[in-house]
Amino acid sequence: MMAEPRASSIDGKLAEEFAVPSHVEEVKERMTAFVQRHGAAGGRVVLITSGGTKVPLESRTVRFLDNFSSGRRGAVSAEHFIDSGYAVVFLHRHRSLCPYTRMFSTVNLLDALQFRDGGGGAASEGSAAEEEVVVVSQQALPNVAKVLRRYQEVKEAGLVLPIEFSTLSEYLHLLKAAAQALSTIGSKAMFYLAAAVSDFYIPASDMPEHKIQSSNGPLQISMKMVPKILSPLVKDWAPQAFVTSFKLETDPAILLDKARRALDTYRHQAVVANVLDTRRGYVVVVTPDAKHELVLTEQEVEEDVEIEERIVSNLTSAHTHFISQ
Ligand code: 9Z3
Repeated sequence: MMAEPRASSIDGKLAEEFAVPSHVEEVKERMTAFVQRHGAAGGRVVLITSGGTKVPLESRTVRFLDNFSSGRRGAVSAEHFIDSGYAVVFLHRHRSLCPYTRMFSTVNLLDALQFRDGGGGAASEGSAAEEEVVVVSQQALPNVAKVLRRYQEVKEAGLVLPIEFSTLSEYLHLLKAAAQALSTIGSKAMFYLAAAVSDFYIPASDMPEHKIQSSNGPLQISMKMVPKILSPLVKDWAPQAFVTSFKLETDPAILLDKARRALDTYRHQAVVANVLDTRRGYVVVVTPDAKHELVLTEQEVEEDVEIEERIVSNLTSAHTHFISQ
């Protein structure tokens, strides 16, 4: 078994080696108010992390390391958590997919809009441009009315608090702040850590200030291991919460073993294990005493069934059981 990381030393490292974003206290206050409002009404709150992190190579950053994550898993899951009665703190990478708007992320907006009179849009002489009415083509944006209605209901009820990050440092500090905010509602809090977080970084003290010069020849970089943030989260920051982490591999042969090892090491409640190429249609939810394989059939894929609906249903049931204990 892996040696268990010491939570308090990780906390110290976070303060020393990762620049604290200037807005972290303000965001923490907003998160705390959001959690307490829903907590006071007896509701559950899930913190979803989503998208990839950016790891700078220079302090005045020209270049950085990034990864594949689109944020789709987090965005789709947020919608299903809301449908299951949760309020959502959506900690996501700037410009990654967001709940509801994700359905239209590949549409060219200008191709989906038309002037109501079908004309070319040039304001006729004497008519004010603001009188022109632009309408949406339902063909270009399928289901747009239904999605818009749901989006507005959710917004009006204040069920989602979107918070953005870009860099690894922002992610780590905002996650800590979010964990402390969620800890105020004890076991009614859930963590759903679907973001693809870098395992490697360059500490600020080792980073060149200015753009790395190609005239110096081929580049060799040495990166440090990012501290295992799950450790202080489970032990110190939100010890009563239901915590789900994600395990991603490209080799299916090692996936389940790695998921089990993560559970043994951090002693949290669930790991969602997935393989890069098959992640939209197959995942395994691993808990300390069970393993649930969730699979979409070909027909379900054709019918646009989304596997996140099953993941969320599985985890919300486990959370109910966890709260009752
Ligand atoms: C996941 O495994 C997510 O399911 C994906 C979703 C990132 C694959 P998309 O955003 O993809 O819908 O395109 N997230 C966690 C990935 C990760 O980096 N896990 C680490 C690990 O496996 C740390 S917990 O070691």
